[in-house]
Amino acid sequence: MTTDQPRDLIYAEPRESVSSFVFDEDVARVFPDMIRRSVPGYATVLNMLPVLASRYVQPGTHCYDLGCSLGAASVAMQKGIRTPDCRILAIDNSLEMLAEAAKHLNEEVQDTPIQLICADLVDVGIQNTSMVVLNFTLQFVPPKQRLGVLQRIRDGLVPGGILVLSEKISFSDSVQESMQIEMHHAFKRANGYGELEISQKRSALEQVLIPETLEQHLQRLDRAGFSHADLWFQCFNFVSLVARK
Ligand code: GEK
Repeated sequence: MTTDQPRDLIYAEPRESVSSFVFDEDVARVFPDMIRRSVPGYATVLNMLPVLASRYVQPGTHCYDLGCSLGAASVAMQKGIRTPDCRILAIDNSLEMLAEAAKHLNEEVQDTPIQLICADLVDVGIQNTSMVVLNFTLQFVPPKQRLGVLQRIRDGLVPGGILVLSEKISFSDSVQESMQIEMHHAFKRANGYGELEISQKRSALEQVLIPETLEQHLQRLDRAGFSHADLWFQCFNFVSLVARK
């Protein structure tokens, strides 16, 4: 990834009405800055993907990065893979995000190629995989379709394969929910976002990013046929899980 990151000012000016958030060209251009300043622990989660890839990716298998955005998780997996004949399939349904991803990806030939694919992850076939990453993406899939996605991932995993599921979560306890949201907003303020930016972005995401509780995620993983799911990371209302079949 390049270090030259244009600043996210998308919600800096007052808007008469705030429309629903979309992953368009404006978002794609500022995405590295946006996600780094908005998602607590994003860098830590990315930094652990090579560690997980080196441990779990098996020779001759595919790795999937579902909702790949600019491909940061794909590049992280690529760094960690130690086995031959693997391929990373980086999938996103935003052409604008993929066009930007193509600019960011290293053009040098790597042992493990990354293939960018424009598709809805709800429809995409998942086969012969030892590592699937859903890094802050399932939260954008309509809740009714989430179980089907997880079942197809489970069916496509080879024995010993893993799913890394990172999500923004909600809390059933209303006090805990308000405290966690407040801490997330404090994190955004500390990273230079103003009150207007925070509130306009929140409105834009309201019908688009639908968080669920950790218990809902664990129950769904169980229903989808994963035998184990471990919480390995949490920072405020952002978590990451490793699930095995
Ligand atoms: C990272 N994983 O940097 N099918 C395919 N892509 C989708 C779908 C869908 N149904 N819905 C949303 N997306 C990345 C960050 S961002 C998270 C992921 C965020 C895509 C959407 O176009 C966007 O690129 C990505 O999922 C979510 O590790 O912005 O908070």
